Amino acid sequence: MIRLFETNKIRDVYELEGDWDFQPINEGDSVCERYEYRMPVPACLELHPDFRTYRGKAAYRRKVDVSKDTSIKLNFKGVSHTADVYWNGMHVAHHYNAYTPFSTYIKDVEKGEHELVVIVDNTFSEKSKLHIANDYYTYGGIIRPTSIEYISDVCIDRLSCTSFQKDGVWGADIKVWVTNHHDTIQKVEIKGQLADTPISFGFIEIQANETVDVQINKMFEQLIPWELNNPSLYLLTLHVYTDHQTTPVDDLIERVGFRTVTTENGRIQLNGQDIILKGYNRHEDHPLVGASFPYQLLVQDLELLIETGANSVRTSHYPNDERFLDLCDERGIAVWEENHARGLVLDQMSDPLFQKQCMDCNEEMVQNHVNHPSILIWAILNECASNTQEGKVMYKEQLEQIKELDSSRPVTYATHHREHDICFDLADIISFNLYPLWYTDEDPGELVDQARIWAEELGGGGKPIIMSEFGGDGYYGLRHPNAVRGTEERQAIIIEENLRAYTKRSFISGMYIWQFADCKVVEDTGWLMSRAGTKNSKGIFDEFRRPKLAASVVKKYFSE
Ligand code: ADA
Repeated sequence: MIRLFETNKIRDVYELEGDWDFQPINEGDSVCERYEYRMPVPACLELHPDFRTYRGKAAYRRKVDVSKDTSIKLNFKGVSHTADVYWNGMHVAHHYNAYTPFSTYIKDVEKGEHELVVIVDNTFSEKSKLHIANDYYTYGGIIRPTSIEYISDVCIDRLSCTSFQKDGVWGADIKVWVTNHHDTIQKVEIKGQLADTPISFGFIEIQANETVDVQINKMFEQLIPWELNNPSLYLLTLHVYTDHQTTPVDDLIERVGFRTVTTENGRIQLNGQDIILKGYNRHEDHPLVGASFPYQLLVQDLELLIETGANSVRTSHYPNDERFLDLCDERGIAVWEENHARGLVLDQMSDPLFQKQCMDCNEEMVQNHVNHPSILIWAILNECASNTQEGKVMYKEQLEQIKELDSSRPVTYATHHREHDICFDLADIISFNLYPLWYTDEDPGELVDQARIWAEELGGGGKPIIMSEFGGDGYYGLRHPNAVRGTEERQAIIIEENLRAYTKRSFISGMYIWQFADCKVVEDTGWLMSRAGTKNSKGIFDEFRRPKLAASVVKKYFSE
């Protein structure tokens, strides 16, 4: 399953799931002659007993039966962390970053059997600035769904739909990108419907091998907006016609919601009403499947989150599987989605490749996920160098890039630099990662009052404040009447003290507990990452989603 709704009725879409041939290969190799293994797709390769801790390159291969002469598009929702794609031996795509999708178009494919090879690489090397040894695990393999589409030579690449309200009536800015892969100019008509209302972009001419974008702006009567407790969704269907034909050559269906997100008077508003985001930081990680979640486990995570009264989730620290975002759209859960960069210091950010890889990630995140009404906030660069002038240049460039791609959502970044942060003026929301009662002995209430003063004095005055991380370790099953560090009791106390402080302060617009469930971390990377059991144990649930004592505390405060 790629999405939770049908994205095409004209275009044929087939998932390339199942067992593929698999073989680890050497660093310098780009071809593989002999395949000894089979590996499921999608899945993390660590699932296989021979590759539990594999870090390196590997080849995946399968035959693809194309049932007619056609052009095709290959879609990869997530390959960890670097992919090189070969179609009948021809290199057709290169992509870096496990957590953003990519696709490639191949023209004039003949009916019959073809060979698809994907070389994956999860090595930590100079070429990888975002996937590094870190306080979460970089798995390997084709970890998210993959598909092939039979596609017309005039086709829709993507569309974006941004809602707004004017004089009490809902409207949408709809933009569509269409490519003409023919060698001749094409006259194209694009029309469709949104919420059962016809929409038309009229006729356009597209030069040979060019992409154009067209935009309309339309008001819709009698729409029900997307709300947290009433998440109304509508299908937006577009058809493309060529040469005045009556049958469309291509289509794309998106699912959208009508809502606005604003930040005024130091608060966050959804559809004009102040909201308080209460939720978790969540890593996409599970001991049974690694980072490659089947639908059932995505649902389970979301239901647990809802059960404890949460209304929001932060996708720490990378863009999530789109099916999870679809679920958040459906269940009315607000999402803070962020790019992929955790805890990188200036030295690590200084290589120009770092900024490029971040900006590629930002672009792919926003372009692919812009239509999810559940995403209320875009964020970048968790705990990076927002305390330095050189870092600030990069924060500025990235936040401006995101605003340019989508100006309808507020932007933020989570900082631990306290009074040394110098980037508050760049963000719409000020977000603090502070760990009172865990990494420090500070009182959470006094600390957050102090954080508010830092925000005001350092360029963030009048902006909403989110406590983006707080929490402490609690080893599942470790109990002690004295509530010593690491016990479930101590963790429950830490969570209670933090939540009590934040829920009673009206200037706090959001709180995200670190973290939803325990997650695996990379082994042997220094004292901080040498976490007992090679896991970050600050989950309110353990890695198998068993609730710790703190879960009932969370429920008490989040449900109030
Ligand atoms: C940081 C970081 C998290 C996690 C956490 C912790 O704030 O953003 O990824 O590492 O600390 O558990 O210490």
